[in-house]
Amino acid sequence: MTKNPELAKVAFINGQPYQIEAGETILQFAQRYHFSIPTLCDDSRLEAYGACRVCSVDVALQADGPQKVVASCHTPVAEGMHIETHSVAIQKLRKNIVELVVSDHPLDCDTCESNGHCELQDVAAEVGITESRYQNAENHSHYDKDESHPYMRSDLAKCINCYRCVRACDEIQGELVLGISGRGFASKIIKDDDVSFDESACVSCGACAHTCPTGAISDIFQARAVEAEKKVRTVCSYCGVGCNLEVSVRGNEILSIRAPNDAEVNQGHTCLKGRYAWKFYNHPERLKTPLIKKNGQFVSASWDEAYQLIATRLSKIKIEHGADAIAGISSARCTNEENYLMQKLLRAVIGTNNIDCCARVCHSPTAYGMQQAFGTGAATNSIKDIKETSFIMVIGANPTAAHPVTGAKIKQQLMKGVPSIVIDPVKTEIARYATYHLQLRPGTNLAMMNMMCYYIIEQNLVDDAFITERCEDWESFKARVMALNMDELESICGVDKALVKRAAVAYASADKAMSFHGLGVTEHSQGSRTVMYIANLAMMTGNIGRPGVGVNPLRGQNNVQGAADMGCQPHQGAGYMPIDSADNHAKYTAHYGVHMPEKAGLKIPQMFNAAVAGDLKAIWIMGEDVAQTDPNQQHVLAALNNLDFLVVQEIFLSETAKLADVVLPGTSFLEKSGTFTNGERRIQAVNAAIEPLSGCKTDGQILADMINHLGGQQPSAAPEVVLEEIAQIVPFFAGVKWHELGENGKQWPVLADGQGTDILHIEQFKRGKGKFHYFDFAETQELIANGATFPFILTTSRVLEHYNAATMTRRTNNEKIVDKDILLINPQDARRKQIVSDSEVKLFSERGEIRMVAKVSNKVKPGVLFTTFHFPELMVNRLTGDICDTETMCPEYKVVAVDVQPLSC
Ligand SMILES: Nc1nc2c(c(=O)[nH]1)N[C@H]1C(S)=C(S)[C@@H](COP(=O)(O)OP(=O)(O)OC[C@H]3O[C@@H](n4cnc5c(=O)[nH]c(N)nc54)[C@H](O)[C@@H]3O)O[C@H]1N2
Ligand SMILES: Nc1nc2c(c(=O)[nH]1)N[C@H]1C(S)=C(S)[C@@H](COP(=O)(O)OP(=O)(O)OC[C@H]3O[C@@H](n4cnc5c(=O)[nH]c(N)nc54)[C@H](O)[C@@H]3O)O[C@H]1N2
Ligand code: SF4
Ligand code: SF4
Ligand SMILES: [Mo]
Repeated sequence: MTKNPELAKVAFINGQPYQIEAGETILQFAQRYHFSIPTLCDDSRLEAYGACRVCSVDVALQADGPQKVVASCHTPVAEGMHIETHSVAIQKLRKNIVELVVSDHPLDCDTCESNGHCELQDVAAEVGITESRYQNAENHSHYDKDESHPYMRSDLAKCINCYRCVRACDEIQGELVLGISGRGFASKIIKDDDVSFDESACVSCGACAHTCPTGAISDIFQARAVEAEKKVRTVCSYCGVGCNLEVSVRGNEILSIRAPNDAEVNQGHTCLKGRYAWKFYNHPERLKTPLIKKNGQFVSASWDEAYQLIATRLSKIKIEHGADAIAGISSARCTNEENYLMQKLLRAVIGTNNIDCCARVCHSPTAYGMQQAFGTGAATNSIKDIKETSFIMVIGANPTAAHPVTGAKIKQQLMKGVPSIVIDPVKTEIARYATYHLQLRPGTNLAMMNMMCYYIIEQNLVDDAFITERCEDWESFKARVMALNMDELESICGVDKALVKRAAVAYASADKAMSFHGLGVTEHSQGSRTVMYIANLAMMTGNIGRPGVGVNPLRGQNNVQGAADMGCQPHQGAGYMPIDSADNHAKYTAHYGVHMPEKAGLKIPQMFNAAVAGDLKAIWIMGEDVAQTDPNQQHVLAALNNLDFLVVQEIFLSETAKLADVVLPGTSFLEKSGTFTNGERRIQAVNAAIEPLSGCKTDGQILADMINHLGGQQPSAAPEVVLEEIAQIVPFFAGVKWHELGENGKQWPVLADGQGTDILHIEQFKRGKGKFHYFDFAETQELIANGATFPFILTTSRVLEHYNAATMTRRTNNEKIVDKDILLINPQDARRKQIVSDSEVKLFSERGEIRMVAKVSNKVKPGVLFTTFHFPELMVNRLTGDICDTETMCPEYKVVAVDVQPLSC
């Protein structure tokens, strides 16, 4: 072979040279150049397995050298290799293998018909088999079918032992539910100890059904995909992971949902919510017409009537009490364009900065804390970095339940031995795999963070060069940390200080350490301060501005990042532009043609206080069920009931909508187009799979209509039009264009040339220097005031199967999997209180009491109780209180002083 440097890195496929890439297999190499090599056991997302041998090719190390048959899926391509993909011998070999597989497959298999797709049949056709010569060899038709699961089926007679399902469960989800029992012909896929789906530890992610080539494991909706007239790519509207979905549609009906394998966010994976929990979309209880309350009863109204009434009432309130007597609460479930229009309606048309969104009760401390430390309140890195990092720290987040696709990725790394710290009072699923689980008392994060900083400094593990070059206020911070008493902090947190020291040393010694945090950090009185400490830890160890490091909040709702980016907060306009800056006002006036209000608006808790006091007269709520999800429910109800006028834009008659004067029927994400921004700042296109259900309007259209009704100007709610406007206002959207988003979106900041950004603060921080902040731990007022009377700490959170107010997940078969909120109590406390599993208990706080079912569990330490807030009949938020984060007013859902009693005595 000529040693021409131009040709140095090539291998040959069927005689022609092609450039190779480092680390790829022959199969990947050939597929990259669009050569078709049939496979059965291969799934490009899984480790090569080499079991079926259908992908065999002839390989010679030089042009006329001796040939060898190899499985292309697990043989690395090498420079100068000569590969024959379809020699006569290879074709014969493939045909024989596939013939054997087919002969072991039931003749009456209905997968091709019902699923419309069977990879085995495709491969058989490709290798030229129409009928098997080995027909009626004994097959596995006696295997039982498993129909125990609400969404999945197994019919193992169709199984061809490629083990893709087992490998998907292990390598993608990390659940290890599926296994193989027996050997050779008798081998069979089993769930756990050979139980049915419903008895197994399966988390219903659907990865096994997604990869199964024959429908031996399938999902119940997939059967109808064969009828699809079109497939629409969109983005899941549950959590902030932002999984891409492919929706099969016929007419105005959704048939099934799968995930595209080429999605950068989720690579074909989802959790059970994205893949299966979509039947709410045409549930009979969907709102289909505007409702106006007359004499305490809702009556159906026309859109014109509803718009007219809203315009009249809001104008009257504005004239009589001023624009600041009106407020809006926007929806992190809705698109960027809709959120932008919502704040535009409030600011530019009504004339008030009283606009907020659920970020207030969620990650507002993250946005604030990270802005203080770095200048930007968003994740510094990307989810793909999880694969590159050498250390993972998870603080106050339960990602396998709340961000399941990211959670599975984190879990995979932990299972592979990447060292990790989990800081959580509860033994979460990832805590079980963590190198260090620091099981602190709820509410003591700041004490824990100070201990970690102390030990890192004490052990000389700080990155001096990074600190000197890129940060400020280090010396004063260091001096205050080193003056702390570790014994005191140890007793506050309730975690052995030697363990904390080992964990801190491990974090600081790692080459690349990545941190993830959630509500266990933010929903506390010291939430923002703890966020600043996570930033401190990253800066003092140089873990910023590179791949595989950084501070990465696991943002909650599908578009909570976007709702805040679009200005749905009372002190910063779209693009986080402070509303008290003259420069910003000049820009606004030029754009909107009106002078925008300058006075900072009310945050959600302040809105409720003002409503109770009678100062706030009207609230417009889009897609947030505050009556169920905001803390201290009685106070929220009192506020809503005291308003003169409440407008709720919803898809269901939520607890909040029930209290409204006017209810406007919006649409679900499946019926609208626009963009969502996920937790890694990725702006992705949401494409309507179907038309709005009859009688409904998209939320964007409703807002555009109302802007026009109230004297503003909004020519269109179409995403391309609104995005163009956003790009002019929001600096980090400058280069965002609807038609250029592509399938995988772009991470902001998107520069004018359309280039996105996957890592922030590479050379310098957005604010210039990264800033260290010091704070002392302070006990929450909730425990100071109520701890003696109510001796347990209740922390509230979520489960995988249900989503927040659960208006959507409760209207799907997810309710067959989980049908109530459960209280977890430690065995020691349970004995003392005479509480047994599955019994009803009374749970009560200073604010109120509820009844629920308890379960005795070691997941919580003595003195700590845990539950969720998904079921409105229980109303967990009757118990939570008014204590908030000192900086942002994010409610302290995570520390509630309560007591518990068995109901039987
Ligand atoms: N299945 C499902 N997924 C969801 C949601 C849902 O309702 N259901 N909701 C979405 C939303 S809106 C959000 S914001 C995210 C939230 O997702 P996460 O941020 O993971 O929030 P939680 O699960 O509420 O709480 C996280 C953890 O904080 C721990 N914790 C409590 N107190 C403390 C403390 O003092 N210190 C520390 N270190 N930890 C503490 C809890 O034990 C819990 O394990 O999930 C999103 N995804
Ligand atoms: N005790 C306790 N309470 C909590 C928390 C906790 O950890 N503990 N977590 C808090 C957190 S982090 C959050 S984010 C909040 C979440 O609280 P919410 O935002 O109230 O919860 P969701 O269920 O997401 O509610 C969204 C509402 O929007 C509606 N909706 C969905 N899609 C659309 C749409 O496209 N258009 C319109 N118009 N409506 C739509 C749904 O029907 C639902 O009623 O809950 C908070 N409450
Ligand atoms: S659905 Fe997911 S967890 Fe359940 S068996 Fe399949 S891959 Fe495993
Ligand atoms: S992980 Fe989140 S975004 Fe992905 S499918 Fe589940 S709920 Fe949807
Ligand atoms: Mo949230």
